[in-house]
Amino acid sequence: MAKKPTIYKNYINGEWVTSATRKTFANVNPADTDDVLGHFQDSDERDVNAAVAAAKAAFRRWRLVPAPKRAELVMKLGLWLMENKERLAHDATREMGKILTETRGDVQEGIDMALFMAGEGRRMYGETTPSELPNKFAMAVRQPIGVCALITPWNFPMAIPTWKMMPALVCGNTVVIKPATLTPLTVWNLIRGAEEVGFPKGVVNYVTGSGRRVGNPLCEHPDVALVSFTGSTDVGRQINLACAKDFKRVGLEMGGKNAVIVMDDAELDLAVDGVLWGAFGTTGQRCTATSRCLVQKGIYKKFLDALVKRAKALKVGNGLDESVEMGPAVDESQLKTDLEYIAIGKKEGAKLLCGGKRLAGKSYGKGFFLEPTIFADVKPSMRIFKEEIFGPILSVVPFKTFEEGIALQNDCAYGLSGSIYTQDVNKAFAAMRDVQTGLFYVNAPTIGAENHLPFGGVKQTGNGHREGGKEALDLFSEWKAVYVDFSGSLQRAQIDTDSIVKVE
Ligand code: UN1
Repeated sequence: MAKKPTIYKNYINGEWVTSATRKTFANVNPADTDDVLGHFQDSDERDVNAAVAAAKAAFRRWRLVPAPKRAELVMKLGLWLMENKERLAHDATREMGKILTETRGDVQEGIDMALFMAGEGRRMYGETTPSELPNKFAMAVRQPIGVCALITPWNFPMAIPTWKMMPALVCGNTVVIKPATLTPLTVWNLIRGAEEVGFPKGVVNYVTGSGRRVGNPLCEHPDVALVSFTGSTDVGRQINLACAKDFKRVGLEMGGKNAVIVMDDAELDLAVDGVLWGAFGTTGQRCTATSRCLVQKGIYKKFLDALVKRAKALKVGNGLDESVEMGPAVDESQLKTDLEYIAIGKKEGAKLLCGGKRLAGKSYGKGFFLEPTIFADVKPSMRIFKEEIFGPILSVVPFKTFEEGIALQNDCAYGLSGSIYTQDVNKAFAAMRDVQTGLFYVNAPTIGAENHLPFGGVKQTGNGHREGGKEALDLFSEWKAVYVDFSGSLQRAQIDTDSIVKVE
């Protein structure tokens, strides 16, 4: 008899609870749909209300816990992730498909963020500055904001929740996290860790379910002070509009259509390695993925030949097999989108050099596998040049001059990541200055941001906030300017300043 799948619960006010709906949804392995990881609560507004109430009550106490002590728990959670890394990576590969090497990296990002933010608990620097009046002290300090709703994606099921949760908690906020419906187990694991290391009840809450029934009421809830979201530009826009009514603070991390410029003088093998990893790593399912490759005419053919050869040789399959280099699309709907864009690319007249087909048959079992796909001679007017696909599909475009390459890079609605391969330091610096993105790489792929630097994009990728780095604190805290007048008399700023300077 088949083993009964585990039922996972919500975590509200320090208790594991079933949803008011009494309904659940299944979490399925995209490499093998017979592999059901478990059933998760299909929650609704009632569960959201309970979680927000718990977070609101906990905030009263948590904000008064000294930041270094809050940070100590964050550090313990980071160490817990370190101890459990292999198991957590295994679960993440099963639930979203990317290969084990990459899910280990995903958990590692969580560890890095926890340890970095734990350090911030003993910094979280404010400012002191002289007052314009005598016997008066002036400073600016960071204050927590309140209940934060964290809405997280499936492609980095561990890293991105930690990018939001760790700074939020160190700053003294409490959180309600809603993971993507495709990856609730990895976040469940993170919450189990938070429980184990001893976060006080109500500080961390977890509610699973759909965007419509859980995400929307979270964004609309009057006691939620901040929403941090990573996902599609369409959903981000809706969240921004929903939050605008009450002037909620919103951090948005959305789409990308990242390009690599390969100059004639690039080191060929290095550029091929970088583009291959950027385009097909994580099955192209990163916001930072390389989906456009702009190649100078002199190296175009040679580069494409080498790239196509390598792409054809990539081993696609179940990410749990250590020899596999690329996992499946995350679900049927993403695979459908990928195939639709391949059809669009062909119809638009781009040249399909490799891939383009679903991989089916015995060795692929019941999984959503797609061949690594490369289109050449893509034109900037084509949809495959402009629109985010989120799959293993690369559009390659030839260009003549450096200026043309930069113009093509910037011919994009998004602005997350960019890269240039060149041996010319002057070109590298000019590109670094002129490419309109929030992340930029020289002689390295568009993916691979490190956690202690600010992460985020310009244009339609974001709304100006950054995750990662000490800059993440700016989203999760509010500045308060504090003045202490110890003169014992009324001193009027801007008015009593005239008579101060008396040189005897
Ligand atoms: C994402 O795809 O949303 O820079 C995050 C990178 C990773 C994070 C990607 N460190 O590619």
